[in-house]
Amino acid sequence: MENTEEGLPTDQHFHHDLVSSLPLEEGMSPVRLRKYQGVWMSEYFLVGTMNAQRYFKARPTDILLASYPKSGTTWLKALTFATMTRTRHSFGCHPLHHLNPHECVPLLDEIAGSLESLSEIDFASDPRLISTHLPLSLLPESIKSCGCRLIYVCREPKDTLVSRWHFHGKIVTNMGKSEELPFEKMFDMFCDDIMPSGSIWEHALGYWNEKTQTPGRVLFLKYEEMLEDPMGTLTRLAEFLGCPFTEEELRVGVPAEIVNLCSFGNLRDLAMQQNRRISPGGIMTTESYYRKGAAGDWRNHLSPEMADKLDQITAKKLQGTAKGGRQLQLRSCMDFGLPYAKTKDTDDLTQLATERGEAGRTQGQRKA
Ligand code: PAP
Repeated sequence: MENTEEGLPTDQHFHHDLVSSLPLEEGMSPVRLRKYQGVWMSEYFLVGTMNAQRYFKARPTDILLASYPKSGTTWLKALTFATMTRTRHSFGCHPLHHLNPHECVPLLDEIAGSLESLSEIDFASDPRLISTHLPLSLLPESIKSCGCRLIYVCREPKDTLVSRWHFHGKIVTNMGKSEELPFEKMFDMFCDDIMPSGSIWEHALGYWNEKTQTPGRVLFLKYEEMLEDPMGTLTRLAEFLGCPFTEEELRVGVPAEIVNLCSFGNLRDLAMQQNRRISPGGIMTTESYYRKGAAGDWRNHLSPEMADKLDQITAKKLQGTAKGGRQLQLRSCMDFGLPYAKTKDTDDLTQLATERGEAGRTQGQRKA
C-alpha cells in the first residue's frame, strides 16, 4: 500500500473521499447516514466497512455474530464469549465483571476503521469471535466464501425500533447535542429502510436465506426465544459452537452460571459499576446498552395504527421468501407467552433490572 505525505495509505484517502461522495441522509442527526452498495449505513462505520471488505481475511474457524442493531447483540456477545472461554475463567472472577461484552467481542465494521486494529485481529489465535452489524450482502467476500460459522440474532421489528429510538436519544445527549428526534420521524424512516444497517427485514432475510441454503452454517436466534428460554438457547449455542456442555458441567451447574452471569440484571449492574465510555467512538457509556431488556415495550410507544402498519410491512416483506425452506417469522412476545414490558415509565430501570435479573436466575436454575 502506497503512503501519501499526510501519512495515510492512498486507499484510505480514497475510502474517505468515497464516503463523502455517497448519498447523504441527515434526518437522524447527529447520526449521518450514507447509502453504500444499496444500504443506508451510519457514516461512522463506512471506512471500517470498506476496509473490512478489502482486507479482512476470514478463517474457516471464525465465529461471526451478526445482528441488526438493537436486536440482542450485547446479550449474544456475552453468552457466546462466556461459553467459548468457560474453561479459562472462573465465574467468581470473570472478564465480564470488568469488561463490557462489546469489549470482549470486537465489531468488525468499527475496528476495521483503523488498519492497525484490523491487523491485530489478523494475529489473533483461533477460534476468533467477531461481530458485525453488516447485512449479508455487504460482508467481506472472505466471510462469504470461507465457510466460517455465523450466529444471527433477530428481534421483533417494533421492539427493535423502540430500542433504537431510546439509544438514539442517548447518542444525542452523550454528544452534547440538543436535537430531539420525534418517535414518529424515526418510525417513518424505519418503515422506509432508512436506518443504520438498512432494512431490518432485508437484514434478517439475508441471513435466513443463508441458513436455508447452507445447512449447518448459521445458527438463527430470536431475542424473544432467548427471553423465554435462556437455558435452551445456551444449550443450542454451545452445541453449535462445537463445545456442548458435558455431564459434569451440567451436574455442577455451569450453564446456569453462564445464564446468570449474562442476565440483563447482572450485566446491567456490572455496567453501572464500570461506568466508562466505550464504542462506538467512545460516545456511549457502558450502561447505554441496557434499558429494559424485555419484549413488548412497543405498546408504550406505537399507536395501534403504527403497530398495524409495521406488522403489515413485516408480513409483506417476509411473505413468500422461504425459497424452498421454512418462511422466516419475526414474532412478538404474544407468540411466546412473554409478559409485556411492565411499566410505562422508561426511566424506572432499577426495578426492571432487578426483575429481569431474578427472572433470568429463576428460569436458568429451573431448567438446569
Ligand atoms: P447494539 O446493537 O447497540 O449492540 P443490542 O445489544 O443489540 O444493541 O440491543 C440492545 C437491547 O438489548 C436493549 O433492549 P431495550 O432497549 O428494549 O431494553 C437492551 O436492554 C437489551 N439487552 C442487553 N443486554 C441484555 C440481556 N443480557 N438480556 C436481555 N436483553 C438485553
